[in-house]
Amino acid sequence: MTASDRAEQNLILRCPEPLNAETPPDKLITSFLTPQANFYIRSHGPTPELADDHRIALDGLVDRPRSYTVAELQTAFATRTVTATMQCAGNRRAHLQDVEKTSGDPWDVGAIGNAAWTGVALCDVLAAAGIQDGASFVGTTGADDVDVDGETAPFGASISIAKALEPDVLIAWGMNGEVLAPEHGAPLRLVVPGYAGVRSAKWLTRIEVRDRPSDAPIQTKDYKLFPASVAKEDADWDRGLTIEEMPLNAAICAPVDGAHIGAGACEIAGYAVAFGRAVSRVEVSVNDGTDWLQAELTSQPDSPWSWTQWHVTVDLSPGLHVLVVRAVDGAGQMQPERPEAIWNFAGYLSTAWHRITVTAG
Ligand SMILES: Nc1nc2c(c(=O)[nH]1)N[C@H]1C(S)=C(S)[C@@H](COP(=O)(O)O)O[C@H]1N2
Ligand SMILES: [Mo]
Repeated sequence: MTASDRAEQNLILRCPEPLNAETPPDKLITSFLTPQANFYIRSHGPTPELADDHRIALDGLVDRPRSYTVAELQTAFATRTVTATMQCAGNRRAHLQDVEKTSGDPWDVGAIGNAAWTGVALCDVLAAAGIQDGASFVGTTGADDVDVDGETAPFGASISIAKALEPDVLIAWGMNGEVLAPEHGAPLRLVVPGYAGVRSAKWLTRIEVRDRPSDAPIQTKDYKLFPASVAKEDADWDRGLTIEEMPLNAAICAPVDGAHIGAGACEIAGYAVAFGRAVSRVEVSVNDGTDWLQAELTSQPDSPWSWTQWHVTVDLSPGLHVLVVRAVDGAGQMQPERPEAIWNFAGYLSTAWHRITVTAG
């Protein structure tokens, strides 16, 4: 089966080429870990088919540049598994597009998933290479050529050296006990817990220790956050916020928007994410935000990078209902109420209270 066949069978296709597909909402809440076959796919170019003995280079500001295959990484370093939610910076973009058009695919709530990633700690590999003075960033390159506004270049992104040295940042070959599928970055990808998915390069070919961020167009002219007053044509890319840490978010996964459901007892369920902070509270309203109920939370305390799933049973009278969810994080911060307040031309970081309409009866 090809990656496209798998995506068509298990996911909601947003774009066939490059392959972009999201997890159907019901599959986001059936298990704490999202099976690889149900995990969203966000690719900027064609899926490269790389051999199992493909090598990644480690170079730049290091004393001992070298290259590794998966097998060599497995022999040289301790294997580490980290459970973390990965989310595209464009998740829930459709809800910003309801306000006004943005660029990008209209992701609903499913450009997100939670997985147990297995690989080696990037910091162990960097330590073996010997980081030199002046090292401030770690740049990564993928085997795919991607088009950013007419400029085609290999996928490239970077993270700060401080983030790269966190032991939970992995060079990963596995996901939920399985070898990575081609569409998720086989044989080796980066996994940067807590950061937007774009910092987790798939199909790694090179890791370069640098004195400045990656010069690749994905890093310099994409995944930047601007205020609503800035149009894409006028964007001064150096002034945009480089999207790294992801903000608090929550979504309703069941029922789905527009559903017709039986009146009476109804279970509402979904996810919330605070990335590195706890989700302290999730509130649900069945009357468009006038009254709020507290949802039951299911989180795993030993898994600080993972989402929290939640559910609450409500009594719905016959008729139309606007269901709303909002979360509060461990610092007491809440999501913004309205998408209008956070609209931006690229449709990133769509975190307003998630509202859906259902008919009971
Ligand atoms: N080489 C490469 N890495 C990539 C991408 C890509 O297009 N090419 N997309 C990024 C983005 S924007 C996201 S959200 C995640 C998605 O990972 P997934 O497809 O395994 O869910 O991969 C990131 N890494
Ligand atoms: Mo993304």
